[in-house]
Amino acid sequence: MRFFLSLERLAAKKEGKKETGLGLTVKKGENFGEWYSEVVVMGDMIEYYDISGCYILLPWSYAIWDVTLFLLSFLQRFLDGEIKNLGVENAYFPLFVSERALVTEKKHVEGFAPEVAWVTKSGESALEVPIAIRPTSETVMYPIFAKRIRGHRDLPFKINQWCNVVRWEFKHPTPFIRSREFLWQEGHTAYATKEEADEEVYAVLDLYRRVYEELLAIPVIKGVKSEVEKFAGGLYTTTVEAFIPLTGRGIQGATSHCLGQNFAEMFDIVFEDEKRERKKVWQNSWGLTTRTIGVMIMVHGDDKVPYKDVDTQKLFDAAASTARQLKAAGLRVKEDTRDNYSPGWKYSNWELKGVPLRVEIGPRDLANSQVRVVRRDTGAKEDVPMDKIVDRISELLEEIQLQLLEKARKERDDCIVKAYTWKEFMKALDDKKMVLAPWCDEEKVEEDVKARTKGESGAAKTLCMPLDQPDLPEGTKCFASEKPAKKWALWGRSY
Ligand code: 87F
Repeated sequence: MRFFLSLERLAAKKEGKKETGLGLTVKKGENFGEWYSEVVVMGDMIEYYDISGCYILLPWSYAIWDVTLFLLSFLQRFLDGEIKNLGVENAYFPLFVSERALVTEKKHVEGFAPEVAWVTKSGESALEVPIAIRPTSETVMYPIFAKRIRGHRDLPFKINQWCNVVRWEFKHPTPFIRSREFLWQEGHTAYATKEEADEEVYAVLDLYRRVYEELLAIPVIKGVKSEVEKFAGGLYTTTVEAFIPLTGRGIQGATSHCLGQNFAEMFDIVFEDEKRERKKVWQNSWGLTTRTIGVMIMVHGDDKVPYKDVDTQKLFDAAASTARQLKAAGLRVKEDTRDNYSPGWKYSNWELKGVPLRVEIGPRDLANSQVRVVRRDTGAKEDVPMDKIVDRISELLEEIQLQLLEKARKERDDCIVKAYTWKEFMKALDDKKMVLAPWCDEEKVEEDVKARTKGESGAAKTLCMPLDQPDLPEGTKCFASEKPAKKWALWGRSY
């Protein structure tokens, strides 16, 4: 799957659209990669940039990160508020990492080393020591953890930061999904006991589930990563996994790791407990990125770009007063007062951009003191009395959110197949499904499955071991090794 259109072709398409009123040229179900590229560019979400793998997040997509469409449930604001409710404080650490700090974590950075970008010059002179750009901030933050944590009263120590990170990826880049620079929040915490750390790992995981399900209407499966797939620096990794039905691929939505005492050991993060004994702290780290936006487009994007000719109406005063009321109620509203486009053209334009509700006001509406509200998801139209618009529109937005989530959940559930044998497993993978299979939980077997499924569209791997485990009767065998199965694992090809 390639998500690529030449800049020239995209520009031509965009220009063409302006002149002709035409929208997307490919259907989601026909060429998913090209459809995605068209949607993000023609929907005014992304501008391409002259450095490969870097994208400009235009206001239309940045607003999703900043402010989602529902009442006051903004993505950053929602997550930031909930993170603070967990007692975590925001801080900001530098973008640059010294080589010395980076090699402290050598063992765990090794695998990632090719992705680290370095600054080697200032102006024309070579720097005395090259400086890395943070790919993640463990090595930037943990020396400060070591310095500021002294006794048990300094614990728990909980820090979050909203920032950009750079990973010089070599896999094919895709806007939002895999880019060389991206935005995220990274939470880093330290506790006196493993029990407290464990509790937070799952509390954060559930916050991430809520971001996907309650804000973006994307169903996710909470689970634990296998030993092969976990963050090598940690003890265990939990994940929320989403699914893209059209490509049959899983996609990691966000992760919450228990780091155990590995980093405490490397960075000497120790505290004196009540008995004045020196103990290593237990740590967690967790992150959610702008990938969320790409997953939302992939799951909920469609081909809808209707074109309809209607007489132009100039009822800007009524529109302005409607918009004022809705804004005062905390809704995000955009008035389209362009008079050089027909209403039909404007409908297409905003539908392409994914606006969930359109409010139309024509002379007849004005005469009847009503507005016409049109849902994007169902196309349903209804006339709403002007004095009821705030309540009714808030209700409709809630309803749309719930219906989108249910629709995506059903589609996702239809793509999960149970397999007890290798044959059933391969059949399900070929059918672009995710596979729930009894597994012996052995690293060798997972590597073996990867090798046996390696093909053009990538190898299958474990996505997670779902927290919600079906019954596993005594004597059930692993689908791949035929050894006794220990748990159900979710397998699939992934992004
Ligand atoms: C790339 C280059 C260097 C991922 C990397 O998941 C280092 C790394 O450590 C690296 N890519 N990782 C793992 C990140 C772990 C962890 N960090 C905090 C998270 C969530 C937020």
